[in-house]
Amino acid sequence: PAVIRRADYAAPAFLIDSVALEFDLVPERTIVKSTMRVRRNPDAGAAHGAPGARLELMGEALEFIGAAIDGKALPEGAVRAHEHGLTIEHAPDAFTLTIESACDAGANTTLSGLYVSSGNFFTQCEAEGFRRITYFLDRPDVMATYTVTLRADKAAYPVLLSNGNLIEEGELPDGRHFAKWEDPFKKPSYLFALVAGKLVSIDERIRSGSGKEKLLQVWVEPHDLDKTRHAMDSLIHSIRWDEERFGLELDLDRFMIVAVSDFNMGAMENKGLNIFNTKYVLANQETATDTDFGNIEAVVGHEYFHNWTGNRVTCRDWFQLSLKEGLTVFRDQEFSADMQGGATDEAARAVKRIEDVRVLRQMQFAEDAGPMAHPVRPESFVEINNFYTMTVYEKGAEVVRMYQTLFGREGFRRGMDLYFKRHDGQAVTCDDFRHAMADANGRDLAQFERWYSQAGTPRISVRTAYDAVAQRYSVTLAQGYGDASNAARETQKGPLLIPFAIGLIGRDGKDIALRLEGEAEAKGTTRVIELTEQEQTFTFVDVKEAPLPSLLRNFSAPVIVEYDYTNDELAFLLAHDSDPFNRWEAGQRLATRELLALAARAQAGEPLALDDSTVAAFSRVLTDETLSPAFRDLAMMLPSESYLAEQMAEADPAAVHAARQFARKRLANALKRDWLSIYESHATPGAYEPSPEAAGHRALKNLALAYLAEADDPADAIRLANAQYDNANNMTDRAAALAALLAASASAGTDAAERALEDFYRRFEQEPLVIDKWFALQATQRGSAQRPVIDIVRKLMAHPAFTLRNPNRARSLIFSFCAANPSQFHSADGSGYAFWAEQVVALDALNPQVAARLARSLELWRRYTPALREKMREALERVAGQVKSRDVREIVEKALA
Ligand code: B3K
Ligand code: ZN
Repeated sequence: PAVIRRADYAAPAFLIDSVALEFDLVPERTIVKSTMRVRRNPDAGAAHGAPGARLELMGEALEFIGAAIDGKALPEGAVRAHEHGLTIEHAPDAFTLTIESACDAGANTTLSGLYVSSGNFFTQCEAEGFRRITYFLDRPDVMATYTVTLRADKAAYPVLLSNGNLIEEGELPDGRHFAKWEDPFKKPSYLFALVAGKLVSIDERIRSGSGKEKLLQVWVEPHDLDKTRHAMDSLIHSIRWDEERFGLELDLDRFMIVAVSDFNMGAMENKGLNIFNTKYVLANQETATDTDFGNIEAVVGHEYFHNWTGNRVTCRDWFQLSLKEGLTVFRDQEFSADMQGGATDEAARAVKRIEDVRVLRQMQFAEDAGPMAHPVRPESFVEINNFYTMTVYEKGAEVVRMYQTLFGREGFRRGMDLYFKRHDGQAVTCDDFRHAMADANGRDLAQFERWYSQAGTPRISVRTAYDAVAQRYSVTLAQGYGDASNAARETQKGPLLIPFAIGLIGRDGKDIALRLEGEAEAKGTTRVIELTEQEQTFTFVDVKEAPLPSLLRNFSAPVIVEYDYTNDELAFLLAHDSDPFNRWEAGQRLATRELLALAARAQAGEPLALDDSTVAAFSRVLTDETLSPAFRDLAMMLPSESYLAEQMAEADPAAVHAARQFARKRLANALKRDWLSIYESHATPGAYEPSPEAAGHRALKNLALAYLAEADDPADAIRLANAQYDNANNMTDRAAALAALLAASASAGTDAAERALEDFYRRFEQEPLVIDKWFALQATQRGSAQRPVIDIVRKLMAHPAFTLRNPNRARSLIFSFCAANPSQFHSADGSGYAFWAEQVVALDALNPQVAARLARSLELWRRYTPALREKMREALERVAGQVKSRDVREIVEKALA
């Protein structure tokens, strides 16, 4: 397959300044007429500049009808339609190009381009979907203004939406009508959108910071109108937040969000017309969990923030994707933290930080260790849709966060201001962003570029030495990459600039004021030291006693820190560290160490045991009333099975599962009284409240219930869970009760969950997003030798509510099993892999993007025990021999290479 390389970037030979699109919307054959102002690009390289050059437009799955230049129809020979687009010979220097084509939205199962969902029309153009709608220079450095006319049957499609402002609408003969939209801002084609169908909206009018009136709308199918309030509130909060934090105002008179149930990812930031997966819009207390509410706020924020970071300033080419994605994820993370804790409540903000780092370490570190490892700014790809990855998004966000860690919030803001001043209205690169940060802060950030060009997770090993006589404490940091994957190693050239936040803790558990050698006096208790060399020593003076180091506070860089803490030291940090992130981190390190030791014993068939002192350390956090419930919930959550497996020399999911289950049982039994009293004291009787505090209480209470379900005698848990299930006035509690019943029935070998499972289905039959939860809960349940989950999953595949065509539904059952139930998926008989192969092949024929995501669940196959490895390889080879799409081929071929 053709590899596209960053080094081969060339400016386009032609530019398109404006485009007028006319759509006659009919599901089986939509006619699109496009009228473009085209001119030769004065800045294109010489190769393209020759007079009489060809114009190559991209097009895919289109039926070509005709083309004209300056009103004159092009004769045969002057224009040629082919598999990849349209070639026009002898294009003049500047001209009006008119093209007519047709596409079949009704048959489009890829959900890229123009498609039909529940009888309504939607589009998805990023990254390269616009070429499935009309022939175009479908690349982000071609920016045009758009005028869009939509025509359709009025009864079937009463609502007609596109980007920007509505400038005209009216009736047409034969029961048809039209609407004309104009977007005053130049944009790349990937930000184009249209929506047509039977939809309703909630509307709000607000005034933006400078006093202009704005119309905000959330569009949904009529039966979902009662689930739009939270999305609207999240949008209003996002608008306010971007004004306050970054001085960025909404630039259109109107901003719309539309929900669609068939969608490949979370949402899309089309200019003025964001299109969202229903999962990230629809919520009320009966149907959505606290996590759903939080995710909706984050995604609404993310897409809104793209209006500046992505739309006003966009990417020159797709290798620069993290320019907009990393930056926008960072902005949505900060937004969510501010919404939870305000700008200053560090303990509350830390909850969000911990959740984000958990995801990064679990998913991005794994990606960086496998065959798909790539730099934040990739060097090459086969299919760009495969590069909307944890590395581009989440590691990219960490890279942006490091500028803020280095320069402070004000310095970061100065960099952002300069970035917009220089680049508003342009398509630029990651280097342009870095230069703005550097210039605004008077710093040379040449070395920092390596964060964009080197793949793999850096490891920092730490050595410390205390000189009691001189009262000096030295910290030596050495950076490297350990044994990285081949894909990563190729990119690694030299040491990184790493902002490393550190604190020192005294025997009393308090922070020590920090004075580095050479400084006149001590200042502060957390310092960001800058590691720039392969190895460097930093010496603190006036250190009166041997301190305990608190390393990489608030996770100041996306790295792995290696330091040999004793278990007692970790317990001490867990009890005392003033940095809430590191307090949590100490517990995770302690748990990881114990769990890996247990896994090794399980592999060797030795009896399992967990120290009383470890149990005691966790019990102290659990019962520490000075800590917020949300924090305690996170602190008591053991590292996931997939993260633990990733830490083993050879991943053994069965051993990890045995170890983690043993530890959960031990904590359940040993702390049973605590769990019961926590369950009682954090119950939130009375009216449901969606606040972060109330959510924290629910989280801790439901964690208690989950642990109680693991106890040797789960009778208490079953009683409490049944009552909670019946009396719940919100989805968080109801789903948690159902999960606890599933867990209790697995440990007790009963069918305690049957009644609730049936009730849940009947109760929510009309709510697809809730039925997704019903599938997911069953796919991720524990299972046993007598009742393997693969049997349950296969049975559910035949359920009338299951369909492969809806990505949310496919994810809820298939992805949940293949990616979120490791011990069952990696069952020794290979039955999970056979199932995976069948589903990847089936999905490949319908929706390559979704299939490619599923394909990735075997990419780390080389890291597993030999028996599993062999079976995984067979499954991968089977898939490689059958799939057709470029998307899936790239994944399986890289995995097998
Ligand atoms: N920019 C879109 C992602 C498009 C994915 C295309 N395969 C959503 C987002 O990141 O905001
Ligand atoms: Zn994004």
